[in-house]
Amino acid sequence: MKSDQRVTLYGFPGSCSLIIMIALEEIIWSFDVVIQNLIGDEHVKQPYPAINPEGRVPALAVDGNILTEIPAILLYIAESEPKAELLPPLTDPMKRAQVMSRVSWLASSALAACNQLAQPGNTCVDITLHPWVKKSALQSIKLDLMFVESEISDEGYWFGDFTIADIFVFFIHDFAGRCGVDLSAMPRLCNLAMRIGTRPAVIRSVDWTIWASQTLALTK
Ligand SMILES: N[C@@H](CCC(=O)N[C@@H](CS)C(=O)NCC(=O)O)C(=O)O
Repeated sequence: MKSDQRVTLYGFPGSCSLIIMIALEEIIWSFDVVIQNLIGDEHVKQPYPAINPEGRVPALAVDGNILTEIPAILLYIAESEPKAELLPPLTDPMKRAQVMSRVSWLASSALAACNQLAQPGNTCVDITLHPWVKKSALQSIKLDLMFVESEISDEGYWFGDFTIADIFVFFIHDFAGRCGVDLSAMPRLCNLAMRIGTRPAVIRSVDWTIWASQTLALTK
């Protein structure tokens, strides 16, 4: 990190901006957090749409340059500090692409389902259908996590060494647990999430989430 670099994370405690916070903590960058209160619809009111016209968190600003979409932000963070080894090295392009494949898949499948669960109105204007949207989203998250369970082992991380794919799946696992997805048939995934949860960068990020949720009393 350049000493005069200014990094700002736009996020919301409990949301997927946690993924980016953990990645920033892993590479030990200092950054400011600007909270967009999703409950108060702050993310769809100016000035935030000028930062992310999609009205979604997270967004990352680095010296005035804005990045949105989690896979792109994670790639930027991992490539900015290669010594942190959040991706396999450039000398192993296949494994590197395999990690990115899982990151892209989690973003387009499981994270999209988390969003449907939290904001069913984004998918369907007819509120009478929202229970169905939520049920289908829960099922989709569970199927995705079952697939992850089939790919991981009892030790180490998803791809052996720790990568951005682990950070992503840590969030999805946590979100699924909070939404009542039955994770009992996924012991390897639960153990992986526990191992990830002991990393100092993860502990700092989770502690911030708890502090922000309690201190700021985020309500409408
Ligand atoms: N495709 C986006 C999805 C991000 C996303 O789903 N963000 C959620 C929070 S976890 C959000 O901002 N929801 C507010 C809304 O949809 O109104 C990305 O990869 O960054």
